[in-house]
Amino acid sequence: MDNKDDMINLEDIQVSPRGEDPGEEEAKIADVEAPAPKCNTIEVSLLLNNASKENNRLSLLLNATQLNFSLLLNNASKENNRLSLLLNATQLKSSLLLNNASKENNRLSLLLNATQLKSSLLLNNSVKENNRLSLLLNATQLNFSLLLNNASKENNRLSLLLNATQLKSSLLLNNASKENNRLSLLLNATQLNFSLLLNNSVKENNRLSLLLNATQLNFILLLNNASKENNRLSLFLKSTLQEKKDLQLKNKELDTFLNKTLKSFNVVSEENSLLNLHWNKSLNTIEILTADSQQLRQVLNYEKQTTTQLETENRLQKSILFSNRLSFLWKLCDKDTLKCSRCLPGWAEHASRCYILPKGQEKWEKARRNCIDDGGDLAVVLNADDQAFLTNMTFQFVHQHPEERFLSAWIGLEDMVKEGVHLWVDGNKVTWRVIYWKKDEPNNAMASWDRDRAGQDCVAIVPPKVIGEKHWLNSWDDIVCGGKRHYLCEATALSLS
Ligand SMILES: [Ca+2]
Repeated sequence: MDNKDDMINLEDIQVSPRGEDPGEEEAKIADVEAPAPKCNTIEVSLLLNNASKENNRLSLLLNATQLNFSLLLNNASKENNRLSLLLNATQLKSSLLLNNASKENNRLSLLLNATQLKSSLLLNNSVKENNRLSLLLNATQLNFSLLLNNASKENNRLSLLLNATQLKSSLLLNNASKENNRLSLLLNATQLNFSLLLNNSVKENNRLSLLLNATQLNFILLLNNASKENNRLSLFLKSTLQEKKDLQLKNKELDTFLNKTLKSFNVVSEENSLLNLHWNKSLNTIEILTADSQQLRQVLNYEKQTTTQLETENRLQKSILFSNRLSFLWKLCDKDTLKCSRCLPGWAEHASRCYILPKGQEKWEKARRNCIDDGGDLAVVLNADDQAFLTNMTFQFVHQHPEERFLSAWIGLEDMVKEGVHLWVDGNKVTWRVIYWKKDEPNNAMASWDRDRAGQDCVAIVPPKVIGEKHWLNSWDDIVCGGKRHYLCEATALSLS
C-alpha cells in the first residue's frame, strides 16, 4: 500500500503561515495606521475580514492535517499489523529452522557417533591386520629358513643324483653294447623272415590271379545279367511309352468331353435363362389366371344359384314324371341321371328294335307267349343285318353262358298251316331274298319221339361255331314245335320323336 496516494499534498494548499514574514505584515499595518484616523473602522473591518479568512484557512489546514494524521495513523496501524504478521511468520520460520537445525544436529551427532564407531572398528581392524602381518612376517621368515634348509638338502640330493647318473651312464653304455648284439641277432632273424615273406607273397600272387579270374568270370556274368536287365527295362520303357500315348489319347478324349460338357453347360445355362423367362411369364400367367379364377368363382356362384333354381324346377318336373301316368318311362330311364334308353334293361337295340335272348328253354308256343307278355313277339328277320345280329346273339349267349345247355333259339317263323309255306309272326311270307337255311334244311325230319307225326314246323337259329366264316349266316333249322329251345324276342324301340 502506498500511503502517499492517500495523503493530501500540503504543498497544494497556498497558505502563508502567520508570522512567516512579520516584517511585511507589520509594514502593511504601518501602511494602514499611517493614514488618517478616519479610516480606522474600515481598516478594522478589513483586518477582521482577513483574520476571519486566515482563521478559516487555518481551520481548513488543521482539518487537512488532522485527516493526514489519521490516515498516517491508519497506515501506521496497518504497517504495524503487517509487521507483526511478518514477525510471527519470521518467528514461525525461525522455530522451524531451529527445529530443522536441531534435527540436523541430532542427525550429525548420530553420524558422528557412527563415524566414531566406524573409526574405532577400522582402528581395531588395522590393529588386527598389523598383528596378522607380523604373524605373516614371522611365518615368511620361518618359511625362508625352511627353504634355505631345503635348498641345502636339495644340493646334497643333486650331488647324490649326479653320482647316481654317472653310475647309470656306465650301466647304459654296457646295456648299449648288449643291445647292439641283440640287434644284430634280430637283423638275422629279420632276413630269415623276409625270405619267408617273399615265399608267401608268391603264393599270395597265385591266389590273387585265381581270384582275378573268378572275378572276371563274375564280371562277365554280371555283364550278361545287366544286358538282360537292360532289355527288360527297354521293354518296360516301350510299354510305359505306349501307356503314355494311351493316356495322352484319353486326356484328349477327356478334353473333348470337357469341351462338350462346357458346351452342354452353356446350353443348360441358356435353357435356364429361358426357363427363368418362362417362369416369369408363368408368374404373369398365374396372376392373369388368378384374376380369371376370381371371375370364374363369381360365375360359379351365379351358376350355383342357377343350379339351385334348376334343381327346384327339376324336383317339380320329377314329381310330374314319377306320377303313375308316366311310370312306364322308368323302365327305360335312369332315375338319377334321367338318361333314357330306347330299350328295356337287358334288351339290345338294333335297327330301331329291341331284342332279348332270355335264359331257359320253352316250347315254341310258350316262348311266343312270353315275348308277347313282354310287349313284343318272337324275332322276325327282315334282312341280312337282322340275320347277322340274331345269329351273333346266339353265338355270344353260348360263350357268355357256358353253364347252359344251348341247342338253338326260336324265331318267329313257322309252317304249321301248310307244310313248306313258312310265315313270319307278323303275317308276312318268307321272301327269296331273305332266306338263311342251314345246309340240307328245312328237312321236316320225323323224330322218333314225335308221336303226332307233325313234323318240324317251327324255325330256330343254330349258333355257328365261328363268326364271319363262309356260310356262317345260314343258321336256320326247322324243328318240332313241341321241343324246348331258347328263344329270341323282339319289341319296337321307344320313339322319343
Ligand atoms: Ca329240320
